[in-house]
Amino acid sequence: MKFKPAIKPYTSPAGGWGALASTTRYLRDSKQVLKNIRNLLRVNQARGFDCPGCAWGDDSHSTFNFCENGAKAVSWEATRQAVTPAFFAAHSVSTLRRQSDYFLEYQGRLTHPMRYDAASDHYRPVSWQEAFALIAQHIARLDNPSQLELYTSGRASNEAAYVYQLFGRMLGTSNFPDCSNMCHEASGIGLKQSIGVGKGTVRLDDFNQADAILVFGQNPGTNHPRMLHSLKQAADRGARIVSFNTLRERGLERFADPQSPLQMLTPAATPISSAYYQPKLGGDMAAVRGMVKALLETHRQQLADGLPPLFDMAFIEQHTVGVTAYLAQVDACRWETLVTQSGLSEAQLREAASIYQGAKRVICTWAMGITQHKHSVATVREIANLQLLFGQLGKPGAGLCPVRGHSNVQGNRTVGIDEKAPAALLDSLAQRFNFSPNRQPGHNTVQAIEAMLRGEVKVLLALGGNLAAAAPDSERTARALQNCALTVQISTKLNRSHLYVGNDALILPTLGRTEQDIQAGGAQFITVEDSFSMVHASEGISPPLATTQRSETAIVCGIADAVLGNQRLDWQALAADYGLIREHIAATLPGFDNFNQRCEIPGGFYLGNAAAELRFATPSGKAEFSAAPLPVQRSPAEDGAPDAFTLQTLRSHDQYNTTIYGLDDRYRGVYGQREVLFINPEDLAQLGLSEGEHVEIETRWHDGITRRVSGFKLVSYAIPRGNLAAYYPETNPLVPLSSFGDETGTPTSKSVPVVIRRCRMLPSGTRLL
Ligand SMILES: Nc1nc2c(c(=O)[nH]1)N[C@H]1C(S)=C(S)[C@@H](COP(=O)(O)OP(=O)(O)OC[C@H]3O[C@@H](n4cnc5c(=O)[nH]c(N)nc54)[C@H](O)[C@@H]3O)O[C@H]1N2
Ligand SMILES: Nc1nc2c(c(=O)[nH]1)N[C@H]1C(S)=C(S)[C@@H](COP(=O)(O)OP(=O)(O)OC[C@H]3O[C@@H](n4cnc5c(=O)[nH]c(N)nc54)[C@H](O)[C@@H]3O)O[C@H]1N2
Ligand SMILES: [Mo]
Repeated sequence: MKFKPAIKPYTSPAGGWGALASTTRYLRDSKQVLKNIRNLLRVNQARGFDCPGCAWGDDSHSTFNFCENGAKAVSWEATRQAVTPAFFAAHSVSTLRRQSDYFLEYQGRLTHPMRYDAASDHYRPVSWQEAFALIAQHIARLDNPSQLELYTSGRASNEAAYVYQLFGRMLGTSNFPDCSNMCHEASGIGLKQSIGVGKGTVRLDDFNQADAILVFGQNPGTNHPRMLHSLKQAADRGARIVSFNTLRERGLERFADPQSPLQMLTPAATPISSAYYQPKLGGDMAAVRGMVKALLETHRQQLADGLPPLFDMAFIEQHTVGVTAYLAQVDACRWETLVTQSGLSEAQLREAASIYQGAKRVICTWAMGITQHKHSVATVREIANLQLLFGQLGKPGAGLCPVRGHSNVQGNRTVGIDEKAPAALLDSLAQRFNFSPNRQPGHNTVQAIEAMLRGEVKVLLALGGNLAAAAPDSERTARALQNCALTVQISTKLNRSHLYVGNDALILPTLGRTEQDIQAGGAQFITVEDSFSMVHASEGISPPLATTQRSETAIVCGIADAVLGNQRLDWQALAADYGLIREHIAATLPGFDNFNQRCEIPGGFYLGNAAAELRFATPSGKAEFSAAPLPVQRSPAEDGAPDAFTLQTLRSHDQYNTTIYGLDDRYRGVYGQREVLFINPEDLAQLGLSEGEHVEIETRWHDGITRRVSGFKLVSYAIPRGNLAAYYPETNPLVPLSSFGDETGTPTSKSVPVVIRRCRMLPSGTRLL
């Protein structure tokens, strides 16, 4: 593709012809147009594959269940371009390191197992058997099993993830860092504390019944486009949609459904949000508390006037604990503080409160704008507090809805990818497989990288993902990977993690969701779980690009067989028939009874959610209000940096995490470039800078390490003063490894303290296209 840099404000609704034109372009570019159209017709259908895009649920009444960005994900995977042994012979690892992330993935699908040869600095082909033997040799040399890390990215199937964690636990490690540690960890931890289950309580159909939907820190137009259909339908029938987002996001403003002929032929775009608030980065906890303060005032006034209470007193009494301490905290927060911290006026907070008050059934959704801060657990719990005051649990059209990222990240956790696994899971594994799992908590992603930096980790296995580019503090993360004796990446496409190699390194090429998976036991399907706890089957339909590729499940079983042998478990039999793995899952995990039979149900089956049925697995047995104080936020001036900004790192419209599909961010008006920095026009003027100038961005952190990126073009944008935004992964060098969320260990990717300075445009040395 060719890219011409431009900044052109986008004036159309989200979706619409722009989405259709873009879908067509990506299909054409995959050079597999017919195959991919056939692919798209099978996305998220009863017989077909689960979209490898996001974790939004499937609407069983729709003929099409894909979106523009799902189409990109599918056609990106199903490309005919291949990264063969000849490619690796032609490019050394150090030359590839100088290429952009876009260039690397654009080369196509990995086809052969490859082993790094340090002497020549090239990857060379190896047989699968040699690759498995090499892993076994390295693992046999470990002094203890905690020198092993097993990273997982959330695309892995339930079957692959289950055998992967079982293999690791049988070896004696509990080091299961995963992408979720960098993502929705705060949702899991916060919800577990508040309502006893770390998952959302709503189901897709609840969106059809809500009177109000509050969307916090989330950009569905780009990251969960199918959610726009639910929001649009809700808006069409008069539900109020209230957005809290530091940026003006087009998808939250107006949407034309590209799958509705009427909307495509008339200019009838649906306005989405009836109210749009732009809190400061990290200001949502104060914003929600401000709403509660206003609601509490009304509640007291109603009681004083002899009117019925505003809060759901019966629900609070019967199902919750801690309301008094919480309301005392609310009383203790002054409006002045709430306004300063949230960045919203008292009038705005009161307005939001009155919309909330006017709705009987309310859903709150959220994503990374809430979970990637220091006080994310407290913020998630504050949202839960609000919902508990009004009894917004256990009834249709209401509840709590963290919108997950990777298509099976929720399922991975369910089937045991968990560095702090619940005792119940370990007990049932111990019983069924007759071994004693390690009960010490293992490493999360940040702890794993720190352990690698200290030289404590010898072997890193990665089931998908791109740790080198996705993790914070890029330079240190790269060094961490290079510190290992062996790094193994099970991947579909070439990425940066293949280029920061340990002494030994392997690339193991795997099949994707869209591809047929034929094993000794015949054609196999896998299962996944969406954000609404629906588990369903997914079966690829295209023939694989190369016979040398293997499925993730087969690769994991191959490794386990080479390392552990088949005395305790016949791994090869599991690889031959995934139904056997599902039998183990059914026997060891709650909610999976008759798993194999229930995979036949079109649309899948619901795992259930106790909190949605008002059963709370908390220490008190009730939903628990959290009385956390607001975060202590020092002003930049107090920290001796009056010129400091807070930077959020986020996704453009043309990327899937570290996979860069193209260089446009259509809805934000950015074309042909990614190294841009969104800034408030008044901040620009105050700094004496103008739009289009280039700056360097430097982190202010207390560890004496210089973290800087340069050559970022300033773009004037509707963003609160003092806040900045730029794309990840380019800005990951700025995120300190030691800056993470309380209790979560999640890098604070949405609140990086930085300063900016004018710089000359640098030749794009390391980011050639
Ligand atoms: N096409 C596509 N789909 C994806 C992904 C992708 O990269 N591409 N990634 C997948 C994954 S793994 C995930 S986790 C999800 C991510 O989905 P999102 O959470 O939507 O992803 P981000 O781009 O990080 O966007 C964060 C949004 O929150 C806002 N925000 C940031 N900080 C704050 C804050 O402090 N307060 C408020 N109120 N708003 C804030 C930002 O302005 C932005 O709109 O998407 C999934 N789906
Ligand atoms: N600064 C900053 N950093 C962030 C974030 C942020 O908002 N800001 N977001 C964080 C979040 S929410 C997440 S989830 C992480 C994402 O972290 P990861 O999940 O580690 O990263 P991805 O970019 O999704 O991984 C892409 C790679 O996965 C491989 N792949 C794709 N499909 C498959 C498959 O089917 N099987 C296998 N085995 N491999 C496959 C391909 O080789 C591809 O190169 O990044 C986090 N990092
Ligand atoms: Mo994520």
